[in-house]
This record gives sequence, C-alpha cells and structure tokens, in this order.
Amino acid sequence: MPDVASHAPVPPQPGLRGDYGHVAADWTVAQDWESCGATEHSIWRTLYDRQIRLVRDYAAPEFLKGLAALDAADGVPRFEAASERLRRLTGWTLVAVPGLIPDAPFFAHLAARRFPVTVWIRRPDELDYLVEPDVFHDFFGHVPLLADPVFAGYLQSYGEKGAEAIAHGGLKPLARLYWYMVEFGLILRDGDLRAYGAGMLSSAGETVFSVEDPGPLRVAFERDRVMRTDYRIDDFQQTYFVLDDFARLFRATEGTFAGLYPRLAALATIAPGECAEGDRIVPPRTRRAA
Ligand code: HBI
Ligand code: FE
Repeated sequence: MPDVASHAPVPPQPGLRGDYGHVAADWTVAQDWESCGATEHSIWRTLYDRQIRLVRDYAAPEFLKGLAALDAADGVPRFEAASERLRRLTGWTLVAVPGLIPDAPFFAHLAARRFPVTVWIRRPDELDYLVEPDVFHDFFGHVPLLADPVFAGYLQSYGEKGAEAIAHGGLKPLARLYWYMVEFGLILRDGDLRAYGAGMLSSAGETVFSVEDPGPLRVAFERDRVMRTDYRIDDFQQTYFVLDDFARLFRATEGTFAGLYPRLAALATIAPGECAEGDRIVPPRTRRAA
C-alpha cells in the first residue's frame, strides 16, 4: 500500500479516499457505525460470504479461530464490540481511522496494541479490487489474527520497531517485513500450505493464487531476505514467504534493528519474483486427492 507521508502530522491526505477532516491528534475518528446503511451491510455480507467459503480450505487455523470469535458475518461490525472480545483474549483493541495514516502514528498504535481499522467500505464495482484498504480488508483480513497470542505479540513488537526505523532510515525494510509477513504471509500447517496474510485473505483471487498457483516464488521465511525484497502494491505478489510457525516471526523482531539497517543498505535489493542465493523454495499446494 502507498506509504503516506510519515513523521509530523500532515494535513488531510489529498488523493486518499477517506474523510481526514475530523481526525484526532492520533489520526483516529469515531466509527459512526449507525451511519452504515443497508447498502454497506449488504456489500460486507457479499464479501464475507465469498471469502468464508474459501478461507475454510485455504486459511491458517489460527485465522479461522480468530474469525469465529469475532462473529462478524451479518454486516459491518461494531469496532467497540470487537474490541471488547479482543481485549479479553490478547489485550488488543481497534481504533477507527479514515484510511491510511502516516507511518509514525500507525506504528505508535500497534505498539500500544491498538489496530487501526478503516471506517468506509468499497463500492459494489470494487468487489474484486481496490487500491486503498477498506473496512473489509482491515477487519476481515487483519483482525482475526489479533486473537492469536503469538501473532498479537509479534504485531506489537513490530510496532515498537517503528520509531527506531524512522530514526535509522529503516522505514523501507521494515515496511517490507509488514508487507510480506502481515499482508501476504503463508504458513505450513502439518505440511499443508495455508494463507494467513490480510492482503490475500481479503481477496478471493489471491487466496487461491498464493497457495496453489505454480507461478509465484515461495521462499522459506528468513528475516533479512524479506527485508531486502521489494514489492508491488498493484497486483498479486510474485514472491511469498512461508513460516513454519508464528513464534519464528516473533523471535525475528526481538532486539534492536539499529545495526541491521546499515547492513541491509549495503546489500542489493531483491526484485519481486527473483530467486536469491540461499533461498529454500517451498512448492505450491498440489490439489489433494479428492
Ligand atoms: N495506515 N490505516 C493504516 N493501515 C495500514 O496498514 C498502514 C497505514 N499506514 C502506513 C502503513 N500501513 C505501512 O506503511 C506500514 O508499513 C507502516
Ligand atoms: Fe492491510
């Protein structure tokens, strides 16, 4: 997703879709759930019903468990109700935002176990693709894993890295870690390839493509390899990284990254879809015998 200007609060974002005219100092707004009408709830149910049929067979069990706990099938969810459930499970709560917000406040929210969720939902003609994250991408894609204690710990730890990255010119490599491991991550579960990233699980096409298509490169997770790999925001990914468990991701964000950024800057960036020395390739899921 496009990196919005970071650091000092910037005026409402021209070109971004949401209403930034009423944001608080931390870039949050009121959800105003009552303003969601029949049209919005119907778009939500259309998206939810399409994805729920897919995620059963393609998503990580931890995602499915979190989604079930949220009970969000009927329409655009009330963020406060979801926060109550999450708070009891992992201490996370949701905050409503008009859309993408600058990196610094975004990281600060994650570091405080607050997940920013966009308040608006896409139009009917955008069911298959939209540029900026909407409430379905943010809530259906990201929120279920906030109920998993290990992933919830990783995401807070990731947020805590934000200020250090801004101070050490590491925004780009840190953003890649988010992109590949929060938006488009794959995980092996009993040898079966499963999707857990929000970007794929909120997209019908990419949920299947990321697990089964022979085209993209699938590489076993290795932190520095991820942080050197560029990404595209306007099409399916050409490289995916595969975890064997979420604890591995949590361990990868322990300790300071201050010394890591100059080391990464001295290495060549790896293009999407490009193989690199030391890659351990993971095969796509082959259609299991019926
Ligand atoms: N803002 N609301 C919102 N949601 C995001 O996922 C988001 C953001 N701002 C910046 C951002 N993501 C990325 O640049 C992260 O890598 C920081
Ligand atoms: Fe996202």
